[in-house]
Amino acid sequence: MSKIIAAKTIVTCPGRNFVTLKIVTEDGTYGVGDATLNGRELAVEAYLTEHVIPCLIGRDAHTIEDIWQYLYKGAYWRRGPVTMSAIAAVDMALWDIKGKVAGLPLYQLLGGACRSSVMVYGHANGETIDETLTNAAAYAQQGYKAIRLQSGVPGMKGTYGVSKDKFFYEPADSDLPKETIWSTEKYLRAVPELFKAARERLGWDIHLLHDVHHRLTPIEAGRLGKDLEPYRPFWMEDCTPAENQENFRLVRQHTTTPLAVGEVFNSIWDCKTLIQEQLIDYIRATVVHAGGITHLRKIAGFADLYNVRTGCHGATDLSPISMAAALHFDLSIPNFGIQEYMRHTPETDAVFPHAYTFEDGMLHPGEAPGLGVDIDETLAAGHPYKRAYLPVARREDGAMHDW
Ligand code: EZ4
Ligand code: CO
Repeated sequence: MSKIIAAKTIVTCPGRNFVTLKIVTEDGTYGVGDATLNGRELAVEAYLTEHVIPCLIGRDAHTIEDIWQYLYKGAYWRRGPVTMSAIAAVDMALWDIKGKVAGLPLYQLLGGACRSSVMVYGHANGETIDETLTNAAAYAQQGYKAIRLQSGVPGMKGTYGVSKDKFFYEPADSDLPKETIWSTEKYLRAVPELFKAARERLGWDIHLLHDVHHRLTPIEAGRLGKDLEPYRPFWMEDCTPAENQENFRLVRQHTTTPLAVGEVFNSIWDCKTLIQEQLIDYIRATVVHAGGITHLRKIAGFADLYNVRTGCHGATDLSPISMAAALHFDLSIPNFGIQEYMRHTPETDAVFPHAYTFEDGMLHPGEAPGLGVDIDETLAAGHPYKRAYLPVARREDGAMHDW
């Protein structure tokens, strides 16, 4: 028994907003969990403070599964990004505590390492194909084995995935949502040209990825997948919205380009059909938005039955705590595929000192007990919350499009 005696949330903005849950037990051990939901940070903060923390006090921090079931089944109102991010934060913090008490890094509690380290992909982008590929070549130079390519589309002002700062990509960059213009026709012409040029310049010994960001209909996605086949992309990500999982049947009928989806998923129910019917190759659900390590392990176990591998979301809006949790998870599961890795800024890294390290295109979570990440509360207090939103997208006729 290790009784929970206190818990609190910490909201900080070292360049971008993060919400952290800290749980303390009677013997003075504490654990941290990420509760960041980009653009909706304070909703999760209030959910935790008002509705979850009071229910945690007095419980045994070691009963991770029971507390997960209690928060999920007990709330009556199941699933959704706010609830599942809050549950995830509790789950991460409890695994962190268990690891610290055991004196073992989390991956050891999850069954031990299945691999020596975790292959990650970095983000190269640019206004033009040339600029994108110059940035991609720089990633290859740094040892990256896999690179996501996003390039500006001729005739379209501003494209998602193309950032001002080429080193630290941050899409949530305005006080109220910026409006961007989208043209499917222009986009569908541009991407195959990007990949053709990429293979000519970067060769074939590097994995190339692309994120469609839910912008296409299933039949358009099928066409893009087919057009990209000659360039052997590692995956085509979020090619069409997946609220309707059957959408992917149509995509699958038309292309052998591997498909990845799920960064916005909250639970196994969001990907049950996708996995069971083998409509995807990579599931991108994350620790922070899909109910924590406890639930993500269930998704990965289910996916393994159907030859679906993992490719966890790892953008800058997932804090270093989430990144560490993902790395312990990635190291310990048999069907790991790849891990997204967008570097955090030095300000963020300073607030969240961590044990994970990057070397030669691979990340390793380190050997510190638990997650191996801390939060410097004094530094965090120096960066107050600042509202920030992702942009929105409109078609050329003004109608709203998927972001
Ligand atoms: O737009 O994390 O693959 N990564 C992405 C990200 C998402 C943001 C949303 O919060 O698509 O850049
Ligand atoms: Co994405």
